[in-house]
Order: sequence, then C-alpha cells, then structure tokens
Amino acid sequence: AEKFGIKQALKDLGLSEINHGSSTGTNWFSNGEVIESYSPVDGALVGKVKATTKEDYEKVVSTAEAGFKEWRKWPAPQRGEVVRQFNEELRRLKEPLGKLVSYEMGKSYQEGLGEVQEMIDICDFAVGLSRQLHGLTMHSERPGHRMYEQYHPMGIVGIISAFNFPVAVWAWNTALAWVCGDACIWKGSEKTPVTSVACQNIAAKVFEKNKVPAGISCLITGDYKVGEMMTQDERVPLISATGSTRMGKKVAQTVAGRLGKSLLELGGNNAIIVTPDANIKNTVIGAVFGAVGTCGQRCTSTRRLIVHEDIYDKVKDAVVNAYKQIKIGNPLDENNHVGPLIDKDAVKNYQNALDKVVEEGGNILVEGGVLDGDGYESGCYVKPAIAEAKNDYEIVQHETFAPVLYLLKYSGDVEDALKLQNGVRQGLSSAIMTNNLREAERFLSVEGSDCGIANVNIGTSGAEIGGAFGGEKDTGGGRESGSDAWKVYMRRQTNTINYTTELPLAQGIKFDL
Ligand code: UN1
Repeated sequence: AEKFGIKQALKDLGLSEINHGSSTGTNWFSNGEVIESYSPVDGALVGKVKATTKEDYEKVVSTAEAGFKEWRKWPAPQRGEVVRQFNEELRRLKEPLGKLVSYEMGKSYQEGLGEVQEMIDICDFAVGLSRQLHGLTMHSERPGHRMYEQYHPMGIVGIISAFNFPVAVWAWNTALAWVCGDACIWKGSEKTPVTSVACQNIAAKVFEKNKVPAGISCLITGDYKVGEMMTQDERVPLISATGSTRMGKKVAQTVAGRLGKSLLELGGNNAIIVTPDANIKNTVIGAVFGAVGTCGQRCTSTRRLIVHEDIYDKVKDAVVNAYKQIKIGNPLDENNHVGPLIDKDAVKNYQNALDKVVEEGGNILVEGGVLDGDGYESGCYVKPAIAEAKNDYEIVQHETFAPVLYLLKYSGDVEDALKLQNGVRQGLSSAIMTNNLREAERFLSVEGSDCGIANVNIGTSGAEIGGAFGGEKDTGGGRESGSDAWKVYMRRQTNTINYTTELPLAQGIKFDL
C-alpha cells in the first residue's frame, strides 16, 4: 500500500496511521475497547479506533439533543451554506478520501473516487434543497380560513451504514438531514471505522469554523450493540439503516416498538433481463460491471442475468469471454478491475454460494476460487464466477455479497422474464436490455418490475443521487438521496388559521352555545 501513497492520504485527512484518538472534533467521545481495522488489500493495519461505551453514548445523545434545539432555529439556507462549505472540503480531499475508502474497504480506486463524488453530488443537491423545503397551501372549506402545511426539523437522526459504501450512504443521509435542521448520530460499519473518523473530522472542522452547535454531527463506533443503543432510544425519532435484510428486520421491529420511524435500505437480488432485441455489447458492459464492480458487494450488484433462449448462447459466450479480461488485484492499482472481498467471512460466504449452486444442480461456466501467492496475501481476493442456474434454487433466492452471477434462461415473452425477475423476496434494482419499445414499457408498467429502481438499457448498479434510492419487499421500502426523500427527515405540520370573528366548524357541524 505504501507505494500507492496511503500514508500520505491518511496524513492529508489528518489521521495518523495508528489512530488512538478518543476525541477528534468536539462531537466525538469514544472511550471503549480498541477496534483494529485491517485492510483487505494487503492485510495491514489501517488504524485503530476506540468503541463507544454506554456512557459515551449518553454524552453523545445529550449533546445532540441540546445542539438540535439551537440548530433547528438556523434559517435553512444558512444550514445549506455550512453544507456547501463541507462540500468544498470534500472536493479538496476527494483523492485522499477516495484512496482511504479503496484501501480500507477494498473497492477499486476509481470506485472510491466515485463514492466521494456521490457525497459531493448529494451535498450540491442539499444546498439547493435548503431553499426548497416547502409544503403545500390548501383551500379551506370554511370562509375566512387559511390552511397550509410546513415542514419542521425533526430531531436526531440515527444513521447505521454498511462497509460497502462506507462514506456515501452517510452523506446521503447527513447532507439532507443537516439542511432539514436535524442532528445526526452515525454508526458506521465496524469494518471501516477509519473512514468514518475521516468523515467526522472533515465535518467537525467545517462545523466548528461556522460555530454550528456541538452534536450536529456525531460519530459512534462499534458493533451492532452500539447500534442498538440508538434503535431503542426514544430520543432518536428516525433511524436510517442500510445493510442486510436480517439486520433491517431487527431494527424495524425495535424502532416500531417505540413508534419511531425507520428508513430501511436492505438487500437486493437484482436482475437484468436481456431480450432478443438487446444490444449485446452494452449488455455485456452493464452486466459485467454490475456483477464484478465493488467485487459484487453493492446492494445494486447484478446477481441474475435473465436471457431469452434465442440469444442465450450468444450472450453467454460474450459474458464468459469478457470475464477472461478481468484483472484481479490491488484495487489501488488502476490496471485492476476487481479488488478483494471485505474479509475472510465474506470469502466463506462466496465459497459456500458456489458449493451450493453446484449442489442444487447448477452448472459452473466461469470457475471461482480464492487467489493466493504474490499480492494476494490478505486471503480476500476471489475470482468472479458465473453459474447457470434456476431461479428457484435456494442460493439464487438468497443475496450473496460476492461476485457470483447466475445465468437464467427464459422462453416466451417479456412477461415470462418478469415472473423470474420479480420472483424473489428482494426488490431493489432491476434492468431490461431491449430496443423494443413495447417490451421496455411493459417492464416499466404496473405489471412490470416490482423494484424501487427499474432501468432501461443500463445495468442495475450505479444509480445517480438525484433520484430516490431504495426498494420494496425485503429491501425495506425506504427511499434515500434525491427526489423528495428529504421529507422523511422532517415533521409535517398542518396549520389552519381562522381570521374571522366567528368560529365555523368543519364538516358544517352546528354547535351553538
Ligand atoms: C449500496 O450498494 O449500498 O447505485 C449503494 C449504486 C450506488 C449506490 C449503491 N450509487 O450502485
């Protein structure tokens, strides 16, 4: 990693190689056990971060509560100005932060930069939004009455994010929540704690300079037990959680138990339908990037390719051939396409999926395997694999966070493909490759894809921040990022004002005293 300038990146981000820091910025108090973060790239120690104790957490929440009471009174465009300055810092630090993401998480440097770009984009969006947090005005049924709605800041937003997008998902939530006037408490993944500290440092510096009250950007660190402190806490009205469906179900139940709100962005089992009218070259690019990008660890990763029988062999050969060109290795080296999986547990899940698909009757088209030897010492590098399979195999129904692509065949028309595409528990992202207008429109219609994201002639991953991001069914139903996703971070209030000298009642009710 040294030759890729990791030391310098850590320095640019104000981090020492070994981070004993217990008080970076004014909003972070962690005094618990030391979490060591090892890079899947070369197995070396990235840094150490202290975990949040119960007492630390109490301090964080009370600081956030007090901070919110001040912050909510700032005019939204002024809050937007702080986010604008935060964005300037992100632009300045894009390279070191992208590099750290790549090194601590294992995605390619290009994708690390892309992730920071998502942060920059959502901040731009949020700054504009800070002047557009508007409700509607309605006509009252009563004379001399006015009715309208306003969106008020809501309180503390608890953010639980996953290792695979260790910085962007935080920014999707915070950039919006901040302009909405909320305080944020972030529990990042325990697998990527150093990038969390880096982000917190960037925010803390800008916030201090602008005299933002303490507690508006808070970081808590540790495993799920630290997350549970937030999900159980009535002082946190909204929990935004990204991760597995299993985790999301637990979070949803806990938060619902206290009638809190949750925004869930959980697993996907994303498919691309390839019809006889597809452009094969673009299909291959979209499918291969979708399946092997981020080493198959995006919630939008392409897991299933549903190909019409008429072009099945052609598509199969083209994709298998493309896999031969894939270079696996150090993700900081821009010649490589695919880096390591996050850790050895992920490698086990990957191997298990390949064993399972064969057990269930699948046919391996591109052999998988764990790489060893020079450059692969961390034990986390695996070969992207492809298997011909059936949609009802248990393993195909299951989201494996690894580069395993299942090839499924359909005959008949696009309805038959849609049955397979929708025939899973998850409902995040979906795509169709076709130049046939009727097929494309059927895919997008009410009888079409049941996913939160449905694309035509692009793959399943790589969504832009301007749209609402999330999905249905086991994906959890939440929407983050663009469009009107901001509304979940605010509380809506309906106001009716009577400017007459009478008191007419609604629904024409007479009540004379
Ligand atoms: C995720 O995998 O958690 O659409 C988010 C994409 C990215 C975000 C993925 N913009 O692939």
